[in-house]
Order: sequence, then C-alpha cells, then structure tokens
Amino acid sequence: MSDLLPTSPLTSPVIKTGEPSLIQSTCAYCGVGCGVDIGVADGKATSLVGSAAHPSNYGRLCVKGSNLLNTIDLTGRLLSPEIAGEQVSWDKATDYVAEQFNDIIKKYGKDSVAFYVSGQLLTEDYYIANKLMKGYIGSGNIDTNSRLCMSSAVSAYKRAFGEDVVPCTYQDLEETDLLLLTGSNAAWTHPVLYQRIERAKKINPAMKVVVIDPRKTATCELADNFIQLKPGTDAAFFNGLLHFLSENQGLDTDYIAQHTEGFEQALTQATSWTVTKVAEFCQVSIEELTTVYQLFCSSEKAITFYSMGINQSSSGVDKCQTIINCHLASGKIGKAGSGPFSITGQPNAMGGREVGGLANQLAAHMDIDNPQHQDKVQRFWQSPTIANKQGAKAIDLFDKLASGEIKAVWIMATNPVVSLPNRAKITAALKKCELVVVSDCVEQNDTLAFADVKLPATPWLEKNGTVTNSERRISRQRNAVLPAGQAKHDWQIIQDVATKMGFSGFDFDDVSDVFKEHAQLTQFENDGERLLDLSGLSQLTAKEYNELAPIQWPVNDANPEGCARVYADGKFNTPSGKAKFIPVKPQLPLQKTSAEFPFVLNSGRLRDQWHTMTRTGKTNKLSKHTDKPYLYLHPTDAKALAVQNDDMLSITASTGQAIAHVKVDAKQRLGECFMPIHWNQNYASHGNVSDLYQSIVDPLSGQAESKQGAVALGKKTYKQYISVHTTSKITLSADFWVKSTTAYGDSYQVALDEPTIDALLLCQQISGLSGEWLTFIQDNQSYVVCLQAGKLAFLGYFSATWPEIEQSWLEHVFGSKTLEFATIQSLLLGISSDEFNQGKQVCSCYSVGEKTINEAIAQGCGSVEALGEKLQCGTKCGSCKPELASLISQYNADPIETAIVLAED
Ligand SMILES: Nc1nc2c(c(=O)[nH]1)N[C@H]1C(S)=C(S)[C@@H](COP(=O)(O)OP(=O)(O)OC[C@H]3O[C@@H](n4cnc5c(=O)[nH]c(N)nc54)[C@H](O)[C@@H]3O)O[C@H]1N2
Ligand SMILES: Nc1nc2c(c(=O)[nH]1)N[C@H]1C(S)=C(S)[C@@H](COP(=O)(O)OP(=O)(O)OC[C@H]3O[C@@H](n4cnc5c(=O)[nH]c(N)nc54)[C@H](O)[C@@H]3O)O[C@H]1N2
Ligand code: SF4
Ligand SMILES: [Mo]
Repeated sequence: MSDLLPTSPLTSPVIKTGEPSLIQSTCAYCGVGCGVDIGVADGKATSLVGSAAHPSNYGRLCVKGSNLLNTIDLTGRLLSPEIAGEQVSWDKATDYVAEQFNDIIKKYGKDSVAFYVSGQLLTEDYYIANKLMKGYIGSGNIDTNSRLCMSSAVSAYKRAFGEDVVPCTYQDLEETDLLLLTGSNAAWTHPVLYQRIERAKKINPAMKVVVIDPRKTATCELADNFIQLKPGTDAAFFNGLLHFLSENQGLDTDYIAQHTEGFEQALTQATSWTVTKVAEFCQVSIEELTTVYQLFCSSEKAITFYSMGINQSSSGVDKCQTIINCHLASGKIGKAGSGPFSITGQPNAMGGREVGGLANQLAAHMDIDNPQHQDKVQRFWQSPTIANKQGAKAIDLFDKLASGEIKAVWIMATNPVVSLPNRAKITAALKKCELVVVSDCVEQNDTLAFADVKLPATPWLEKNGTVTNSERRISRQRNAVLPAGQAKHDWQIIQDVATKMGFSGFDFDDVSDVFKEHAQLTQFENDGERLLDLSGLSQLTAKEYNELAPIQWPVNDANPEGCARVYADGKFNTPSGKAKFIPVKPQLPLQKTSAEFPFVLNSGRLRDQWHTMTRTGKTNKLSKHTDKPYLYLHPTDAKALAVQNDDMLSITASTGQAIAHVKVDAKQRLGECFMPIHWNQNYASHGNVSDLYQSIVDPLSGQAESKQGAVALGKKTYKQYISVHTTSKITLSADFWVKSTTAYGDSYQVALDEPTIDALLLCQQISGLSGEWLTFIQDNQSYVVCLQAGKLAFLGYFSATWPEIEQSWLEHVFGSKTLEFATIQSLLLGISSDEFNQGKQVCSCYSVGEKTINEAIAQGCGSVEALGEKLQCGTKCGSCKPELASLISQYNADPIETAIVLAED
C-alpha cells in the first residue's frame, strides 16, 4: 500500500555533514503546520523558506516562521543533564529518574506519579510517554498543556460526533460563502491561514467574513461585519442563531431527520433566545445581530472558525456545542466550504489527541473508561497493566502535587509556572513536590527554577518525527542538524527511563518504529469503529517514513492517499451513527467583576511572540513589534484612572499582582482590558498574566477560564525610572524591570521606589564592565556611558519620568565602530537623533516603522499594495498587512489626527 503514498521530493533522511542539502520540515510553531525548506551546509542550517509544495502554506510563512533560524543559536540552551544543579552523565540522570519513580510508585502506588506534557512534543514523543504512563505504570496521570488550549473543543466534538474529529479542511476556508471567526485573532495567531482567507475573499468578493470578539483585533481588517460582544456570551449568540434558523426557514430538516438526534431538546433550550434577548445579553445591536444571523441563514455554505475565545472558558464545551448545533441544524457540515472548524494552537496538539495524551483518553481515540478499549490497548501493547480510569487533568494534577497526593512529576516541553492560572498556587505545588523532573531545551525558565532534575531535549531543527496540523494533516518535522551538546530526543529520553524502570515494551531502534507502532494501534481491531485509522501508514519502512509527504487521516484501504473530507455521508461515530445535538443553557464567566475587582481581564497573543518567549524572545527581529507587556485599556477608562500611554498600572486580582505599561486603545470595550500571555520572570519582574487568573475550569473538559479574569487597576508611580542598554549580561535587582532583546544586546526598563544616589556606581556594579566610564548629571537626570575600545558598551539613563530615547538611533550608535565626539556628547546629554526615528516597528521583515508608513500614506499611498511598492513593507511574510490596512483606515478616518501624531513624533 505504501507505494501509493505521495513522497516528498525534498528530503534528506541522513544528516550528511559537509554536503549542502535541502531538507523539508514543518514550522515549529502554530497548528497551521506550514512546510519549510531548510538549506543545510557544513552541518548548519543556512537558509529557510516556505515549501512551495506544502498544502498548508504553498510557500508562505508568517513572521515567526520566517525568523526560525534567528532563534536557534546555542545561547541559553540546556546541553547536559543535571541533578540538583550539578551536571551528570545521561546514565546517572536516567538511573536516578527511573529509581525515584519506581521507589515512589512502590511506596505510594501508581497514582502518586504524573507526567505533564505538551502539544509541542512530536507524535512519537507523545506516544511513548502515554504508553509508559497508561500501559506500564498503569495510571491515567498524564496530561498536557493542550488542556489549556483545545480540550473543550475535543470534548464537544466527542459528544456531538462520537469521536474527536475535526470535520473541515483548509480548502473549505477558500470555498465557503461565509466565514464566522469567533474567539480567534487569526491575523496574528494563524497568519498563513488568514492570508489564505484574504486571498479567497479577493478572488470571490461575494464571500463574507464576520469577526466575533470583545476586542477589535487585527483580524477585523477582513471583516464585513464585526460583533463586539460582551465577553463570555458566545453560547447565547449561537443559541440565538439556532432559534433564528428555525424561525426563518434556515433549517435543513432532511439532514436533521436522517443524520442527527436530539434536535428538539436543543431547539427548546434555544427558543427563549430571541434576537432581542441575545442583543441585550451580548450587548450588541439588534441590527448587527440580525444581519449576521441572516447571512448564516441565507448562505449555502458557512464555516465557524473558533479558537481560544471559545475554548478557554468555564463553559467552553457548551460554547463549542452551540456552534456545532447550528451547523448540524442547517446541514452546513460534511460538505465543501462548511463546518464547525476548531483551530488548534500548537504545532502538534492534534498528534497528542491521536495518541491519547490527555488524562481522560486512552490511545488511538479509544476511551479510558471503556473496559473493551482497555483490553484492546493492553493486548496490543502486551503491557503488564492498563490505566482503567481517568487521571488528573492539568489543574487537578497541580492541586494533587500541592496536597501531596502526587509526589513526582515529569514536565516535558511546557512551562506551567507561566501558562497555568494562579501562578502562586503552581509554584507552591512544585515546591511541595518531592521530585520535579523537567525536560526542556533551555537552561532557564520559570519552571526549570523548580526542577530537581533537568534533562536536555533536542529542539526543532534537531528533532525528528511527525506532527498533525489543524486539518488532520500529518507532516514530517525532520532533523536538519545533529543534536547540540548532549541533548537527546524526547522519545529517547522516555525510552531510556522506561527501560531502566524495568519495562520491556520500549526497544525502538528508530523513530519510524515508534510511528509505525502508533499507526498499527489505530488499525488494531478498528473495523470502522474509529475514523482515526492510519493502517495505510502502518507498514512504512524507515525510508518511506523519512520520505513521507504531508497526508490527511484517515489513511486506509478506502483512502490510500489520505482523506480531506470526512462525514460527507452523514454517518458519525456515535452508537446510532447519528450526530448529537446538545441543549445548552448559556453561562456567564465564573470569575466575576466586583467593586473590589471592577475590570474584566482578557489575555492572549501578540503577533511576533510565541508563548513564554523561550524561542521568539531571543531575537530582536521579533522583539521590536512589541517590546514590553502593555495593558491595553479603553481611553475613557484610562482617563478615569488618570493614566496615559506608557504610564504604569498595577493590576491586582484575588490571586496576585502584575505591573505593566499602559497602552490606550479604543479597540477595547469599556471596563475591559487585555494583557499578553508572553512575559515571565526571564523577561519581566511583574509581567506574568497567570498571576491574575483563578484556576476555574470547565466541568467537562477541565479547560481553564483564561480569558475572563477580574482585576483592579491603579496608577503606579516610582521615584526613579531607568533605561539601560547593554552589550553584556547584567545582574539586576529592582522594584520593576522589563527586558527586551535588541540588535546590540539587551535593553531594560527599570523603575525604583528609592532613587539611586550614585548612578555611575550602580551601572558599574550591574554590568561588571571595565572600560571608559563617563557620566553627566543635570537636574534629576543622570546619563552614564561606558566605552570599550571606542565602541559603546553600556548606556544608562536615570530620570524622574521614563527617559525618552530613540531605539533605532541607539542601534546605529551601538553598531558604530568608533564614536565621534559629538555623538558621545549627545549620548551624555540624552539627546537622541530623530533622524533614525521610524516609530514602532510594523513590518518585522523589512524593519519598517509606523512613522515611515504614516508619512507614505500621507503622501498618497492609499493601499497595502502601494505601501509595499514604496517601502517593501508587507511584501515578504505578509503578517503586518492587517496593521498596514488599519493605518490606512485610521488615516482615512482622521487625516488630521494622523498629521498631529506625525508632527509630535
Ligand atoms: N503569534 C502567536 N501565534 C500563536 C501563538 C502564540 O503564542 N503567538 N500560540 C498558538 C496557540 S498554542 C494557540 S492556542 C493559538 C490561539 O489563537 P487565538 O485563539 O486566535 O488567540 P488568543 O489571542 O489567545 O485569543 C483569541 C481571541 O479571543 C478573544 N476573546 C476573549 N474572550 C472572548 C469571548 O468571550 N468571546 C469571543 N468570541 N472572543 C473572546 C480575545 O480578545 C482574542 O482576540 O495561537 C497559536 N498561534
Ligand atoms: N491567561 C492565559 N493563559 C494561557 C493562555 C491564554 O490565552 N491566557 N493560553 C494557554 C495555551 S492555549 C497554551 S498552548 C499554553 C502554552 O504555554 P506553555 O506550553 O507553557 O508555553 P511554551 O513557552 O510553549 O513552553 C514550552 C516549553 O518547552 C520548551 N520546548 C520547546 N521545544 C521543546 C521540545 O521539543 N522538547 C522539550 N522537552 N522542550 C521543548 C520550551 O523551551 C519551553 O520552555 O498557555 C496557556 N496559558
Ligand atoms: S502560520 Fe506561521 S507560525 Fe504558524 S506554522 Fe505557518 S509559519 Fe509557522
Ligand atoms: Mo494553545
């Protein structure tokens, strides 16, 4: 069968040092799963472009993907195993972990240990971790950061279809009449898909796009209609749509009768949701609602594209269910251009779902609490035992660490101290836990600070295996270079520990053997029970595996070349073969605002950063778009709090506190604010949003309510503000600081409650640099400069307000081989040259700033294309195109305001 499989033209299974080659792999970041072609020479990656042939991206890459090679240098890498901070051999480290796990299990039982893994593991890593925990240790205690990401979507698909199957494909996005994007900022988070949508809309101007979000995001640039709803009210919106369909001939009664069950109950529950009631509940106008409902009703085809604004909720499963209900009721599913499309975030969230990496799954889409499935999986594995009940889901898992019920945890490829809600609770749990093992690629992050054992894993570019993207497409992530230092592949590390624990099912010689076993398990006694069937890949040779081209599952006799469209026949995986409607009573968020905590706190992603910044934070290319964790706030709220742009706010919740600069932003709703998820203690003293969320979860999925917190805001002032720019690492202790990677080294914003008396001494102490130190003091300001061999090495500006300094000028000055006397004088007087001032960076590929763009718009560039022609911005990866369009609309709306801003700059 495997000779029917398409093979990839650009592969190099064996790394040959010295010989230039081209290796096709998959991007390390989001669930779009773009193909990349990596040029390799002398054992190093030398070039990277989007793979023209890859069906996810057809050659395109977003700004994160195109900067992959800027994040792979070895600085900050964890390169050897450590126990209690001491470097040890692999043998010693894996002996220790195996022994400790065995001892703890012997003393306290199998449920006293746990793994907390990640959608950033490859399928093979994930498979083997799950096999060890569920088939050999015999506990369900393996959960993953995907719990925080798409577990609500998984539960809803499973309830409705009987199996966790995404019923759409990317091409549907291009073939649809109507695209509802809800709870998704795809322009920033799934940029290549967004570009595909943009192109489809250009080709078919009749296609409509609707965005539903409490914030007016970059994604709205494509929207024909925007519903700026009250946070947490989506279930009411979709119940209202179901009711509207039934009142306006929008139902597909044949489809409902033949292929579904439970419609009447769902409709009864939705019936009270009239347009008037929904408008009031969601705080949107009746006209806007009716227009969108009418669009859905009259469109032959429609897709609802949903992500974290839906899933990360205490009623996330129900919200997904109301979306699925509308598609089933209108028959907009199982056909081109239609369906409820949950978009996954991480590169391999889907692979994790396939191998059963969540605590409430078994493996290969089999159920953990089904005795027949337990028996099947155990017989296939020939394992000594099998988990027969659900394990602890992420939040519970950390609660059990805190209570002492779980005594050992192995964390792989995730940074829970930053990403789980209620940071104080997570750190307390890790402190309490007897044994914390962490496999990571970096030597330092907020979670590694609690590790008893650190295990160095190979990162993207060094690791080798498969990932599955949001449309069920399996792609190879190929290793292009050899592992650095002593780093090992995650699957090998788990294999070594499992073998040392005394288990025999882990003697894989090659990663392809792991994949093959996984594929065989999907086939094992399947008989059409589960759509996840990789039987067509179950006999791959190592060579065929190496050459495997991207392919969508199922892959079996009926679909030897994979399958794009599922459920076309209306047959689902429930016992009756019919899809289920689920009646839903809309619930509001459980974290409620109060007099004490009056603001709703929303959180999410920025365009150029990835999660906890362990990779994207390393390059100045991706740090310039936004260099600090702003709190975005409506102008009226900013006025009431007496704050302006760049003032400081303390953000207090019942769980903790954060401090951030203010960004006044009319795109927020009144009384609501937004903070990015990325900053953590490696980059900021008080920038971690997880301090501000309670760990409240959806009762079915266990997914945390990470979008609607309740906080109090208060203006925060300091006695002294310092801007530090340095070519060397510094050691700093300050009341507030935030760090950003620059072209010359690091820049810091520092604030102190008590002003420094001796600015020069402080700079010398924190930098440890020797060189020619110069200082100038005037009024309350101090300027400190250090030159080394005539070159600028360090700069510190001290002031009673934030010192203003032009970053692009600094880059120029730090890059200069010798500094003229006049420049040194300017540095010491704190007068930066405006000549280089471009404003905030918008286009990261060509380093084009907002000021330059606004000037070009004022000179007549009236379209994104015209800007591209003049300035090149937006012409490479295209990630900034929505922002370019937004600047043009802002200018068109208010050219005078733009002119004033330009003049002030
Ligand atoms: N640049 C970048 N891209 C990424 C990532 C990254 O870190 N950086 N991470 C990847 C991962 S793992 C994920 S999960 C995805 C996430 O992708 P998205 O879900 O698109 O990203 P978020 O910014 O978390 O949230 C999406 C939107 O939900 C909105 N929202 C909040 N509350 C509500 C609500 O009640 N209703 C509705 N309708 N909307 C609401 C927010 O305002 C936000 O605009 O991104 C992936 N892509
Ligand atoms: N408030 C709030 N909280 C959120 C969210 C939100 O929107 N709001 N979003 C949630 C979502 S959707 C997600 S996905 C999570 C993400 O949160 P995390 O998963 O905690 O974030 P990452 O920074 O991706 O952590 C990955 C870690 O694995 C390491 N790593 C990278 N590659 C490998 C590898 O191949 N092997 C090993 N062993 N290690 C590797 C990295 O260095 C890094 O330390 O955050 C969640 N938390
Ligand atoms: S959209 Fe960007 S981050 Fe996502 S896979 Fe493609 S290149 Fe990578
Ligand atoms: Mo995610």
